[in-house]
Amino acid sequence: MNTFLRCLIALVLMLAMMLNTTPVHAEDGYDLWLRYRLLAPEQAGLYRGHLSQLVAGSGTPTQAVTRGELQRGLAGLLGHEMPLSDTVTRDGAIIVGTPKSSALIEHLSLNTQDLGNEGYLIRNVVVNGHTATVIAGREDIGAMYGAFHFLRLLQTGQPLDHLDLRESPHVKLRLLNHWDYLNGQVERGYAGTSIWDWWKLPDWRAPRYTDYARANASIGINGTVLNNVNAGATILTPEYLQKVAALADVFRPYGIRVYLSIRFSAPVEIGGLKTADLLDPQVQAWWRAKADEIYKRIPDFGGFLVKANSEGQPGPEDYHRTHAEGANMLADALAPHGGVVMWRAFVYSQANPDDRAKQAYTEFKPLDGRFRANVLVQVKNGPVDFQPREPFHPLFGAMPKTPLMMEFEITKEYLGFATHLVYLGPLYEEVLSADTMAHGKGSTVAKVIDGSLDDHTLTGMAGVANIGTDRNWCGSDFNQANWYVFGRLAWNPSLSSRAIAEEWVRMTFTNNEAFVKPVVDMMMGSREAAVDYMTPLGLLHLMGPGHHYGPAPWDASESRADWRPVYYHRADHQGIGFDRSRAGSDAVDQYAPLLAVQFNDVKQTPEQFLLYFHHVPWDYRMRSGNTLWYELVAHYTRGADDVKRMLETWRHLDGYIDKERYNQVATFLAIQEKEAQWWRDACIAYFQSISGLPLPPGYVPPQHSLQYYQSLSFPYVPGFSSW
Ligand code: BDP
Repeated sequence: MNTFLRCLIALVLMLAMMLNTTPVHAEDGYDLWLRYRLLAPEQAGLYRGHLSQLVAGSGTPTQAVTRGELQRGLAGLLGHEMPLSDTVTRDGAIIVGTPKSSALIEHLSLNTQDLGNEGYLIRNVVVNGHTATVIAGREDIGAMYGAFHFLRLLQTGQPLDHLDLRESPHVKLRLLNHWDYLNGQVERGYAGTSIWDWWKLPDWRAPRYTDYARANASIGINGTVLNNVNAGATILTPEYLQKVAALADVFRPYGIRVYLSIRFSAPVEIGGLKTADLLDPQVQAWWRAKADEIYKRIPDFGGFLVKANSEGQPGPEDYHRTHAEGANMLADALAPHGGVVMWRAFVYSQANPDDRAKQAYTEFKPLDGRFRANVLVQVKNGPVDFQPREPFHPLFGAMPKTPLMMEFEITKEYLGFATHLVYLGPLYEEVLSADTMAHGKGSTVAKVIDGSLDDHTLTGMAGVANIGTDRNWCGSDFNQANWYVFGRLAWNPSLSSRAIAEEWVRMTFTNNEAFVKPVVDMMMGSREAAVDYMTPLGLLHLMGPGHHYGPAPWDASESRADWRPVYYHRADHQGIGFDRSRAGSDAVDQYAPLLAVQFNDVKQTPEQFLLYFHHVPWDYRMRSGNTLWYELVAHYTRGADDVKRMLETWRHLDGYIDKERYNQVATFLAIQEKEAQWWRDACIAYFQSISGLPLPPGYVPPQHSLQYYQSLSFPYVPGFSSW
C-alpha cells in the first residue's frame, strides 16, 4: 500500500472516531439497543488483542443468523469487518457454536450438557496455542443467545479478560402478547398501528419482521402471541394460518415460536357448528382437527392464549362448564403436538356483586390441580388491572399445583401512553420480589413464576407489547426500555431493574458516565413519580373512562360499576379508600394468613397500599404525623415536581447524544410535565370537593376549577375506539 493510501485510510478512521465521540449521528430509534455504533477509542482499546477473527459456522439458519449478527455487531462497534476463519490462527479469536456444530468446541470438552436447550457459556480459552473466547451452547439457540450477550459486553464497555459466564433462562416461555387486531389497530397501542401487515402476508415478509425477531432474541424472548386476546375467529381460517406460518418462518431461526389468541366460540363462527360446548364431540373433534392443521403448517407452533368469559368474551361458562374444563379441551387438542394453553385468569363479571379485585381468585383457586399438564394459568401482576401500583395478585402462591404465568403490561395504558417517561423495571421488580409467604418467608412471586417454589418445569412470563409501526417501534425512545427490561426479567426474574436500566442506557445512548448515571437515576425514580401524580397511597383506576387517558376520579359514566373510578376510590365526606379488610370485602383473606393479618390492620398496611385495603378518614394520622389529606396533597405535588426535575435533568444532558432523540425526549418530558400537573390539579380539585378541607399550608391550589377539568373530553384517544 502506498503512503498516500495509508494516510488516507488513517484520516478516514480518525474522522470516524471523532464522529463517534461527538454524538452527531442522525438517529430515529429504529435500531433499538442493537445500534452497534463505533466504540469510543478508549473502549476499543480495551478490546485490542481480544477480537482478531471469528470462527463461526453457518450450517443451519440459526447458525447463520448468529454469525451474521456477530459480523454486523463487531463491524459496527470496531469500525472494520471481522475476518472469518475456519480455525484459530492467532490470538484473540472468537469461537461460536455447539459441540455438535464445531469440532473446535467439541475438543474443548466444555460442560454444555447442563446448559439446557437455550443456555450458553462464554469463556476465555486457549486453542492451538492462541488465546480465544468461546461462546458455546448445547444447541444453536443457546450459542445465539451467547452471541447477543457477548455483543452486549462490548456495547456496555465490559472487559473481556477472565470471562467465565454460564447462563440459562430461569423461565421457559418468555412471550410478548400483541393486542393487535387483524385490521391493523392495536388495542392500547401508542406506537402506530400493528407491525403485522396481514394484508400483504404471506408473500411480503417485511424486513421489519426480521429486526423484530433480532431484538427479541437479543433479550431472550422466545415466543410471540400475534393477535389480541379479544380475538376474532378469522385468525384460525386457512387463509390467515398461511400468513401466520410465514411469520413463524421468519422467526424460527431466532428461536421464537408463534402462538395465537383464540376465540372460544370459533367452532360456531368458522366451523359451522351449532355449539362451542366442550362436551360436544363435534366441538372436540373440530379443535383437534384445527390443531392438526396448524401443526402441519407450523410444526413448532407454540399454542393458544385464551381470554374466556371476561369482558364479554365467550367461554366455557356459557355452557355451564368451568374454566379448567375449557382449558383442558383445548389442551387435549394441542398435547399430541407439544403445544400449550395459556388460560387467562383476568376474569370478572358484572353480574357478580363481589369486589372485582377478588373475583379471579374466587374463580380459579378451587380449580387448582384440575388443569392438564400443558396448561398454564396466566395471571396479571395485580388483582385489578395493570395499574401504576397494586399489590401482587393473591393467586400467586395460592395455586401450587398449577403453573402460573405472569402477565405484565409493557404498553403504558394506565401510565401515560407514549409520552410519559415511566420506566417499568421497578414495577416489575416490586411484584417479582414480593413475598407471597405461601411456604413461609422467602416465597417470592419470582419463585412462583420460575417454578422453583412448587417444582414446575413449565413456566412462563408474558408482556403485553408496546410495539407498533412507529419508526422507533415503541412510541418513544424510553418506552424501548420497557420492552428491554421485560425480556431481561423474563430470562431471569431475579435481576435488578437498575442494572438492566444501566445496560439499556449504555446500549441505547452512550457509555459516557456523565450521561448514564443521571439518566438511570431518572428512570429509576420515574415510576414512583407517576404513582404519585396519578394514584398515590394505594388509589387506582382514576383514569378517563374507556380510553384511560388523563384524570377522571369523578367519573361514573361507564356502563359497568367496576369500570368507574368512583367504584375504586369510594371517597366521601368522611374519608377515602376501598375497604378490603375483614370488615369490608375481605379481599385480605385471599393472601397467606400472615399477610392477611397485616393487610387487615390499617396500622400495619404499607402506606403505599393504604387506600387499596382501607377506607380511611381524611384526618387519619399517617406515619409521618401528618393527616391523610395532607399526605395525599403532598404526594400529588411531589409527583408533579419530580417530573419537573426529570425535565431539568434532561436539559443538562444536551450534547451527549444525537439531537433527534435528545429533542424528542425533551419535548415528551415537557408534555409529561404538563400532564402531571393536570393530574395533580384535577385530582386535588376533585378530592377537595369531597373532603371539604382546605389545602395544607404552602401547597398551590389547582390552576383551574374542578368544572374545567370535568369538562375536558378526548374523542380520538389512541389505542381505543369502540372495539
Ligand atoms: C384492560 C384493557 C382492555 C383489555 C383487558 C384485558 O383496558 O383493553 O382487553 O385489560 O386484559 O386493562 O383483557
